[in-house]
Amino acid sequence: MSLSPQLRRLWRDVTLFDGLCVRPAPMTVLVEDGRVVGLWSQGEFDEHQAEAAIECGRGGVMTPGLVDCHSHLVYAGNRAGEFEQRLEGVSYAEIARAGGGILSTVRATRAASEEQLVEASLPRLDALLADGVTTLEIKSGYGLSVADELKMLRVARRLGQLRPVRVLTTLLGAHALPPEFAGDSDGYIALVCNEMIPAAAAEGLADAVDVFCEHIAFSPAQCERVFQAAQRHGLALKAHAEQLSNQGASALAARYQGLSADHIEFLDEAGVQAMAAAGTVAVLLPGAFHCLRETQLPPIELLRRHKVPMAVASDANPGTSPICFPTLVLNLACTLFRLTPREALSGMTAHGARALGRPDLGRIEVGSPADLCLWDIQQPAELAYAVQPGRLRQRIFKGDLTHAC
Ligand code: DI6
Ligand code: FE
Repeated sequence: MSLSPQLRRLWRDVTLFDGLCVRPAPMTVLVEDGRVVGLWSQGEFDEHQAEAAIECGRGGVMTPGLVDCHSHLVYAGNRAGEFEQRLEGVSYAEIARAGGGILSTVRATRAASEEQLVEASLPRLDALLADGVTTLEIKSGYGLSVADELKMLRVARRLGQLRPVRVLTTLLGAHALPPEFAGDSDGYIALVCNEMIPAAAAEGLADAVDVFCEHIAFSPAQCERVFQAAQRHGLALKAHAEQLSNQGASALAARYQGLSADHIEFLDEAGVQAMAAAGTVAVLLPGAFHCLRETQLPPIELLRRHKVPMAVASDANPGTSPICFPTLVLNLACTLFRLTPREALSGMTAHGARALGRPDLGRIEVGSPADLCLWDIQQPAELAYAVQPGRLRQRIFKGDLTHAC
């Protein structure tokens, strides 16, 4: 087969983190037609294999492009005022019950046009890209009507067309009860199940469906109805689970073969076992834990013991995690949750990809899609150790160089 020479790219002497492990010796990496086609350690490489390849770099640390598997990136307005209230001692749940919190972002998001939402979201997306993200999940959940949820999902899809990034979308209609359904949460869940999910599925706007199972949001029985509707429409499932209390939502998600249970600070051993048996990924969101000044730690030791894969994500959102800095989130995962730097990095590469049902991403193996980052550091652990923008030397998306310094 003759190959177009400009599509062959070569990196030499990189320290390689492949998504799960750090390779012991410096590696040579060859990319062709958007895929990794060769990985050699020193001595294994034969120069004729570099024929017609563009030399793109030498040295540094190469990782898979970062996979941020949980974000609420699309929204209008901000919640700085609520941040100040919380610092004065008002709790997140109290603010929510008083009609603020998520519902204040719903008001701003409903009032915004698609163009305005794109414009508001692009700087946040660009910040993620500049720190190495190549795959991003974006949830709806600030529309809470059929039209406004679909509007958010269209904006999310549009962001993926405007920038070199893979965007996966998640319908989070069951995020909060909109004011027009006050006192009728079952009525709202019926709207989510009978209209929102079918419309999003029919228009191909959602890759998955999420719920917020919590005392300030929806009950396990209501979330189960949403899962059943999602399954009828062939959509993958995930849950905001056990963030503020133990509702058994992780086990529920596992029972429905959910891709992930996210937050999980209040998860118990039975929930961990259910996740392990179903292959449901634990998504850790240390940014929200940090911003809410939470004290209940997710059960990291139990997750390790039961071999539940742990993903790490930004949860970028205007309320509980206004953080668009993925390597800071790696640092928080280590400092707050005591993950090792390798676990944190796997959490934002290989395991983040699994939480999206895309185990082909977040790895560097022969045959992997060439979504890669080359960092100006000596060893992968530095990504979690130092909080320092500007270390991304190159970002490679589907084999193309998209950021080069
Ligand atoms: N948990 C979260 O951390 C986000 N949603 C959720 O259910 C926060 C959303 C927000 O406060 O705007
Ligand atoms: Fe979230």
